[in-house]
Amino acid sequence: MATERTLSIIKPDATRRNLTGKINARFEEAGLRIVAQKRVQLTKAQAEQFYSVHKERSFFGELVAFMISGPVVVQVLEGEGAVARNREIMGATNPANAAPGTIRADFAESVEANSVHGSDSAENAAIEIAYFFAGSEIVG
Ligand code: DAT
Ligand code: MG
Repeated sequence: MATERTLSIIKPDATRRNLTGKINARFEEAGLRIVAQKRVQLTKAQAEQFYSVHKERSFFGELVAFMISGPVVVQVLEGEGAVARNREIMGATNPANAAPGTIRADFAESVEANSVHGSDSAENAAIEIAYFFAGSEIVG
């Protein structure tokens, strides 16, 4: 499997509870390298655009409100099969369904406040990384 990059976001429920370091340790222990990282307060427009694929869903308004409810940490993770590897260690969207030992099983508060975002395909990873980072900000 090739070396890949994926976009990760540590969401407001996790930054609020000071879990950034514990979550980053999960990535590093899984062999993913944090090759870019910044803490930002998303605007409503940014959150709406980032999650625009979900704009017709009933939960869209709540999702956007949650994502701007506090700072997030946006980051690029790099490693072998990074997109799928990150989805594995994140766990299922709903923490009630997330496998034991995954980030969401251990830290998420609810299906909405589920602590982390991870790109779901290599194609979307490239789009999401470019949304937040200039090439010069990613140092592998
Ligand atoms: P994921 O974040 O696992 O890729 P997704 O892309 O289907 O999941 O949805 C994006 C986010 O939207 C998800 O992390 C939390 C929120 N969400 C998804 N389904 C939801 C639901 N049924 N109720 C409330 N929020 C939901
Ligand atoms: Mg998704």
